[in-house]
Amino acid sequence: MAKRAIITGATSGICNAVALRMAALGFDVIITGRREERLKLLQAQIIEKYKVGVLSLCFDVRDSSAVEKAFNTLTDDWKQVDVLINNAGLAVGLDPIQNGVLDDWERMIDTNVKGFLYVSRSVLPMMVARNAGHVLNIGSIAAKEVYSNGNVYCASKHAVDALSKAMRIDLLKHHIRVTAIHPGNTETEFSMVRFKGDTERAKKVYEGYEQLNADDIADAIVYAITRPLHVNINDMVIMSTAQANTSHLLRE
Ligand code: NDP
Ligand code: 8X3
Repeated sequence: MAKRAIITGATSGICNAVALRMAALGFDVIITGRREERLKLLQAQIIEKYKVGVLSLCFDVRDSSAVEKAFNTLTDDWKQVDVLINNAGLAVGLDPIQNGVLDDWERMIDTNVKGFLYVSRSVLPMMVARNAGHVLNIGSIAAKEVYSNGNVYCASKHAVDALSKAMRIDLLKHHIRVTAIHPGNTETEFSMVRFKGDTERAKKVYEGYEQLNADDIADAIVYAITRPLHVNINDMVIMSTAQANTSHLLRE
């Protein structure tokens, strides 16, 4: 029987690349996101190219009932899930904390922390029931460091880091591996979302150096997933060679 993976936030960026790579490895995949048209396109692309099973689930991770319903209605076959990639997330705004926009804060906390928890709460029991599985949580270098004006985004990703460590403890007796992946600047739709559609500002984030792309992170994720069962990659921090940390970037 093929292995199965649930990949949240597959409509663009890092996990769009991950979904394609997982399908290439022969995984049946469940892809999720809010943009239904993109999910359908990706589903068709994967089926045509890799001939694996694909289920697309369109929901907002911030809606706890929608998350619960999406996973509760899976058939027993799909519930035999081997891999969960908790990736759906975003940054909104880049303001000093004293000027923070409450709606931006809520979107980040509701998506990156609460949405992450809702998905985990629905999917982890499926792994526990089988005493097997691998969870990969997409944190960030913002989970390891705090930078100017990054306040709430950094806090939300620090929560992902803490929850990854907590999962590793709670799931230990169920033989479930937990890996946290922490990318540095990676060119995706991330900056367009953070800067609310300001293309010029978003472009500048990636100018003057060779930035990471989604496939670089997908490659690291596939590496973690394909280790032998007795090996768990706990934590990976991945940056472009031009980036030393969140505040030192060599632009030439
Ligand atoms: P993208 O904006 O390209 O992708 C984000 C994905 O998350 C999309 O598929 C989006 O789908 C989904 N998503 C966002 N909000 C929701 C929601 N409320 N409900 C369901 N799905 C949602 O960015 P990346 O690929 O770069 O981001 C992926 C992850 O990587 C995020 O957690 C991000 O914080 C993290 N990260 C990114 C870095 C970067 O530099 N790019 C660096 C470090 C970490 P849709 O809009 O269709 O709902
Ligand atoms: C995305 C990378 O440095 O913008 O998580 O926080 S950063």
